Amino acid sequence: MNPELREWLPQVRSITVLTGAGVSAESGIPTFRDAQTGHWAQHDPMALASPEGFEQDPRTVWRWYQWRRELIARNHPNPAHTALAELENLVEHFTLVTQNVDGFHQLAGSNRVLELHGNIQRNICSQTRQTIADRWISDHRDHEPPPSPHHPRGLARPDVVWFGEALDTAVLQTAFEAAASCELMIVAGTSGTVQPAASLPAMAAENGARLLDINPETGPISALADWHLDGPAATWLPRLVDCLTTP
Ligand code: BJW
Repeated sequence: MNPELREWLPQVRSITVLTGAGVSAESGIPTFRDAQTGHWAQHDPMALASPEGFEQDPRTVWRWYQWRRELIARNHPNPAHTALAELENLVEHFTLVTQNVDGFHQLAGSNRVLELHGNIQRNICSQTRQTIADRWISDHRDHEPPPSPHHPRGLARPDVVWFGEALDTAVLQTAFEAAASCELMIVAGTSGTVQPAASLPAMAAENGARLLDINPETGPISALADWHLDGPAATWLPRLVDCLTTP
C-alpha cells in the first residue's frame, strides 16, 4: 500500500464509502458491466432494468429478479463487506453509500447503509409504489409477476431503481451531504458510469476530500482518485482496516 496513505489513514476522522457491484463479485454475484460475466454482457439493460422493459415483458423481468434473489440467498457477504462493517466502528464519522441491492452490507453487520438503488428483497406495486408484503407474494407465487393488492392494474416488482427512475430524494440528499463533508472517500467496485451515484466522488473531491479507488480495473474514478488500489475489494478493504487496528 502507498506509504503516504498508510501514514495518513489513522488520522482521518471522516470517511464516506461508495460501493458498487464489484464489492459483491467475490460473493459470487455478477457485476453489470464485466465483459464476460456481467449481466449486461448477456442482457439488454433497458429490457431488464427499466419501467419500459417491465411494461413490455413483466414475466421476463420478474424471472430475472427471482433468479438473482435465489443467487443472493445461496451466497454470503465476503471480507470486503466485513471490513466495511468494522470500519464503521473505527472512524468518528462514517457513511456507507451503496449502489448494490443485495443487502450484503447489512448482513455483514453494517448498521447504517444508504441504499441508492433500493433493495432487491422488497416488492412494490408497479402503479402506486406501495410495499407489498412477502406473504402476499408467496400466496400468489404461481403468477409471474404476482398481481398487486394495491391497484387493479398493478403488478409486483422489485423495490429497486431502474433507468429513468428517480432515486429516493432523502437517501440521495444524505449521500450528497456525506460526500461533501468527508475527508476521505473510498470508492470500491464501481465502474462510475451510472448517475447520479457516479457524481459523488467528484463532489467529494471538489469539497476537499481525498479519493481512494479500489478496483482491479482503471476507469473514470481512478482517473480522479488520489490513490488507486489495483485489485479485489475483498483483499484491499481488510488491509485498510488492518492499518487502523494494527499498531
Ligand atoms: C471489482 C471487482 C472486485 C469487479 N473488487 N472491484 C447524466 C448523464 C448521463 C446519463 C444520466 C445522467 N443522469 C441520469 C442519467 C441516466 C441514467 C444513467 O446514469 N445512465 C448511464 C448508464 C449513462 N441514470 C438513471 O436513469 C438514474 N435515474 C435518474 O437519474 O433519474 C433522474 C430522474 C429524476 C427525477 C424524476 C425521474 C428521473 C437511475 C439509475 C438506476 C441504475 N439502476 C441499476 C439497476 C438497479 C437494480 C438492480 O440491481 O437490478 O443499478 S443499473 C446498474 O448499474 C445497477 C448498479 O447499481 C449500477 C452501477 O453499476 P456498478 O455497481 O458500478 O457495477 P458495474 O458492473 O458497472 O461495475 C463493477 C465494477 O467493479 C467494475 O469497475 C469492475 O472492474 C469492478 N470489480 N470485480 C473490486 N473483486
